[in-house]
Amino acid sequence: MVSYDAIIIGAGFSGIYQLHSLRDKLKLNTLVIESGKDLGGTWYWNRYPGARCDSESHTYNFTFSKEIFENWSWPERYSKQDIILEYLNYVVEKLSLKKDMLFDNKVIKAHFDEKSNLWNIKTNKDKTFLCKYLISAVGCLSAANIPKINGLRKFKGKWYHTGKWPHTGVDFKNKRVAQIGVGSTGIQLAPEIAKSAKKLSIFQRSPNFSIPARNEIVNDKYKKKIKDNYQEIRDLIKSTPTGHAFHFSSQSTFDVSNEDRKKIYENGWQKGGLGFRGLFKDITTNLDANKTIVNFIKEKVETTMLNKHYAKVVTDFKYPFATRRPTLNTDYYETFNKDNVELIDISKDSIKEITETGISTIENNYEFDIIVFATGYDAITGALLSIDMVGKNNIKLSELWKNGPLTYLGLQIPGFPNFFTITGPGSPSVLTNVPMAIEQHVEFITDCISHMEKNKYSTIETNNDYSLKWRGVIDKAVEETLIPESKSSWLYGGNIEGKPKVFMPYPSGLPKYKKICEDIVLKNYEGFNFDKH
Ligand code: NA7
Repeated sequence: MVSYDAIIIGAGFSGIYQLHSLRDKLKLNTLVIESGKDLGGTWYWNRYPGARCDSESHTYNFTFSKEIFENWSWPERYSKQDIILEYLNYVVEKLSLKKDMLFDNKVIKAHFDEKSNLWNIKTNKDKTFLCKYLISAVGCLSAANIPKINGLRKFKGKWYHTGKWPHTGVDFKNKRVAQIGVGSTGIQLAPEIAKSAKKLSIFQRSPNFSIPARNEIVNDKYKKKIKDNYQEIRDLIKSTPTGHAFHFSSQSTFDVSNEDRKKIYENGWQKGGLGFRGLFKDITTNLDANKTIVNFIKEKVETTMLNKHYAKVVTDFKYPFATRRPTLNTDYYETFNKDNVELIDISKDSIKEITETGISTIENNYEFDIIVFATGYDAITGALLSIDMVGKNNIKLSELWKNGPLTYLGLQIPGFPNFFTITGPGSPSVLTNVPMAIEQHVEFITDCISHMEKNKYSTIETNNDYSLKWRGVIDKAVEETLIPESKSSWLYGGNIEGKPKVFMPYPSGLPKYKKICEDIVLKNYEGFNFDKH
């Protein structure tokens, strides 16, 4: 069995930076194991047409190296999937990381051996490894959710999930296509399918909020400005709660007149992007304030859509704005103005089954050549729980987490010594511009391992008390917002049948979280126990 100091599971943003940190800074013998045939994580798998990042390009990248930042130019305001994948390949090549990555191997088992204090790892290709440190970089939106709808196996056409898109692409020309789901993914995908499909039928269960992205190709002057301002950009995105390059306004919604508020919303709408949610500071804490922005969005959508029935269905919002991750779009609402696009409201007429030739709802039968599931993920915990993970005293992770995930800071799990999670439950990552959370997590883990190596510790472990306290911090913080109005969201595990309904991310922003982590380190890693046995 091959032994390593550290094994990292996953070769996306997290795995790449963690490998560089452990191998090049700490000189540890480190291996990345990745289930895909190549690196990229999310950006390797999500190749559906229209796949694009909602964070602005110059913020959705690593900032740990000035040189890497300055030697790369993003061509558009928001980057397409293939460009992000190209960027990750550029970083990996620059740092010569690929030679320490093992592809096409899914970690299926990770058991902690208390006698040796080592992790035993096994992959689906029957490769086995030992390591002292095990780090999960499996991603928070990576385990595809294919809803359990009766009859899928009978379907004679083709079907796809957006998160496992075929590398050869899909030809929609002259095809009758069903798209199930209107999350960020579905909203990006529909306008692309509609360009060539004979007919696109969009199955919507809950309406989603979507803001214009206002994507554009950026000019050389803009690219230069980004490169010339590395430090300012870095400081900014490390200081805002969401890790994006915009501050939340210090004004409350009702501090301004109705007229001025409308102007502010209009201006934000024209600018486009996620900054729209930061126009007033109380949008996610005051329901009346939230209603003003919901009404503005409704008006905008209603004037864009020609079919007034469709406009009503897509704006029949069931939860307040920004209580789930808001989505960005390019021509999503305009797509419904095309003759080949129809909207099917399955909140009124739900899907009964998939048949040989299509989809049957309670009241109708539809025929399709292709069904696309844009139905999201078993988010935050799904990928980790797909591994047979066993810690001390034979605790199974699935057993420990049966009532919801338990972690300390989203970085360690009680009973799982020397195991760290990047973007795990309890971390703020999914509520932020994710690479900013990843950089913080990787740097914390690297410093912690460095501390262990210097002091010759054999194990680090958190405990139940601190993990339960952290759970309490999250629960209390989320109750102070409007987010609990949307318990059916994946942030609560609400999209997966049988999943415990627990709010999973830390909701109070990245700088506050970072400060908590720093204070804990100053208090000699309060809540973690180091051992030398
Ligand atoms: P999301 O945001 O989870 O959206 C999934 C969509 O699929 C959403 O509209 C769901 O409706 C719908 N859905 C899920 N299951 C079903 C079933 N069984 N029947 C009908 N409709 C269903 O996933 P995305 O991939 O769009 O985005 C995930 C994140 O990735 C996103 O935040 C981006 O930042 C990147 P629902 O709202 O649950 O009624």
